[in-house]
This record gives sequence, C-alpha cells and structure tokens, in this order.
Amino acid sequence: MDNKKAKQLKGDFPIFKNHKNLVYLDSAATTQKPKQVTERIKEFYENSNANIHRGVYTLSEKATEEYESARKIVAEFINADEKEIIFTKSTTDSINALSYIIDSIIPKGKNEIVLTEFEHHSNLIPWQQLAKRKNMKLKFISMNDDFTLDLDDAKQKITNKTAIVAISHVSNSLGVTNPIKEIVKVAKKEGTITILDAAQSLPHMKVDVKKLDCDFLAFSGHKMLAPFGIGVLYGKKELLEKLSPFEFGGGMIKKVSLEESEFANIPEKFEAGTQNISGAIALGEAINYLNKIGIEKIHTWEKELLKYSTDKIKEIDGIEIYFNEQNYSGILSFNIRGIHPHDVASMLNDYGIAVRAGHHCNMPLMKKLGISGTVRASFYIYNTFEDVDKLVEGIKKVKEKFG
Ligand code: C6P
Repeated sequence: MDNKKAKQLKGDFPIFKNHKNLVYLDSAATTQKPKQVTERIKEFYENSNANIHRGVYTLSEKATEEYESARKIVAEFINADEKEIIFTKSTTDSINALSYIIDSIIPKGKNEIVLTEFEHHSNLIPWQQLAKRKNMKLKFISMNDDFTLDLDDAKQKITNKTAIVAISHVSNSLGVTNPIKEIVKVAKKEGTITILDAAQSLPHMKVDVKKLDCDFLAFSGHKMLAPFGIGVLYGKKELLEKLSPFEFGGGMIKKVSLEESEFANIPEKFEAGTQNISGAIALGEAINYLNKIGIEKIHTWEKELLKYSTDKIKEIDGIEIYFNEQNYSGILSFNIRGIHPHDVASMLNDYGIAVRAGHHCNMPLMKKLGISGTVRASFYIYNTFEDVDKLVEGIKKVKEKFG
C-alpha cells in the first residue's frame, strides 16, 4: 500500500464525500465504513431478510447460509475453526461473557488473575468483578519506561497460582504491541488460561490464533470497517465445549422440558436469541474488503504513516510523544506541554481534524504516566500523508494560539 492507494480507498468511504474537509484520525475508537459494507447490509435486508436457524423456507435458509458463511470468513481470517467463532456485540461483550463462565474451567488451586497495568477498562473491570465474586487476587504486569511490557516482571507474576492471564495485544492509548507469544508460552508452562484482547490488533495486523496459541480472543467489528453491535469471541474448541453458556433462550438448545434443557453444540450454545444477523454478514464483507488489500500491507502502511507523523511532530517544540519505535502500530499519543489534551483536540476540530483526547478508558495508565490524558491520533487504510500534514499544521496553529 502507498499514499496513492490510500487516496483511492478513501473514495470507497462516503463519509469523506459528505465531509469534504474531514481529517479522520480516530479509527482506534471506530473506523469509517466503506460503501461495500453499508451496501451489503442494505442488500441483506432487501434480498435475504429472515430469521436464521429456524425456518425451513428458502429465505430463512438463505439468511442462515449468509450468516454461517460470515462465520467461516471470520474463522479463516484468524486461522480458527468455524465452531470456535461466537458472535457477540463487541470486545466488551465478549470479555464480560467469558468472565461470567470461566471459573468452571479454572484448575483447582489457582486463584490469581494476571493483567497488565495498562489494560483498557473493558479488559480490567470484568476481571475485577470476577475476583470479587470468587475471592481471587489480581496482579498487574508492569510497564517499562519505554512503554513496553516488562517481560521479566511477567515471568515473575505468572506462577502456578495463576488461573488467568488477560492481556491486550495492542494498547489503545500507546499503540505498543505486547509480546503475546512469549506471555502465552510462560502461561502455558503454568497451566494458565490465556485471554487476548485483540480490539486494537486484529483490524491492523495478521492475527493467527494457532500461532499465538491463546485460549480465547475478543474483538469488535466496528473497529474494522463493520457496523456497531457485532463482535467476536474466539475460544479453543475443547475449552468452549467444557464451558456452560452465559445466556439462555431460543436457538441454543437441543431439547427442552419444563424442568430441564439440553444445550446445542458449539457455537450455537453461546448464541441465545436472535442474533445481529446483518451485523455478522457485514463483518464478513468488511473482512473480504480488508483481505483484498492484504492485512500485512495495511500494517506496513500504518507504520509508514506513524513514522512520517512522528518524524514531523518530534520537530515541534514542547511536544511529548508516548511512543516506542520498536513496537509501534497506527496509534500516536502525544501532549503539547502546558495545554490540556481536550483543548488541543477541540481546537484541532476547528480545523476539521478528528482526534481523541482524554484517558482513552485507561485511567490507571494515565495515573502511572502522571498525566490526565493524551491527544491520540490513530490511522487506518484511508489515511494519507496529506492527513498527517494537516495534523502537523493543526498542532502548530494550536501552539501559536496558546503560546
Ligand atoms: N477502545 C478507543 O477509543 P468495544 O467498545 O467493546 O468495541 O471495545 C472495547 C475495547 C477493548 N479493548 C481495547 C484495547 C480497546 O481499545 C477497546 C475500545 C476505544 O480506544 C473506545 S474506549
């Protein structure tokens, strides 16, 4: 991918036609949607709309087929088996669901949950709640001064008492990629369950669940061109089979009597009630779109944009960048000394530049860094060098105004 390709891709996103001067640098919060995805939703409702797994009539069979083929696309994208893909609402929903049922597969004698100091609240609070419910202990792997995870500390904190290690693949505030393979290796030695929050990695880089060997993984469709309200929980087949469902109702049973029920096989066992059918199908379409570009090419392009932007921003006086060159992805967090991040973002908005400011659902991390928040620019396939130039110009203007 190059700048020309990014410009060409931008043409697929109607939002940029409807907001001619928009410089959208908040894709870590949610990505814009290409017309291929929005048209796919319309097409479903106009040509295939019916409930799934229920009707014997043609339209219902067609809807079921499209929904299940979306599951196949997701499975192939992360190198999993179709049965290992559970459709949920989001990363948050996937992690919460898991936190309600996971205790049944925790080996005896293990009562510690290991997280990092810089987890998104969605991969922190559900585990705090589990720890409270089950009287478990939380431990946090620390961060090095260069914003990378302290692997030595991880090796110390993950012991034979560790029931669960739950960790983000890429930090949403700093863009740092964590050494997941190494962490999983350490965890496996101790018989620990591993859970990966892939909300910020899977849309941007190749994620192969077999290579990473994690037990569970969660991500959101809306951060990878798909609509809101569709997410995925991946789990290893043998573990999902052991777990009991987290929701009960229609569509997840084999047999029901007034007193008892027998549950369906995976993945249906975990998909109670009518699902977000059009959302799942649109997620499949979004992955097809990403596959056409190539996920590795997307990752390389984001790195290029990040290098281009950091090189320029570094030259501006009074800028603090929270960045590690060895471990980067398409997220750039920074502050302008003496100016509150919200003021920076709000002034950038005056120039048509959309960035996020604040704690990014990472309050403990901000506390550790001794700041109230950062300004965060995050890139995706439709961002160009010109977008970065506008951001840099914007930052200079903000400085002039406040300086
Ligand atoms: N981060 C951001 O602007 P949901 O809201 O369920 O789709 O994703 C939650 C989530 C979980 N883990 C990580 C690492 C995340 O970055 C997010 C979402 C957004 O950074 C909204 S706070």
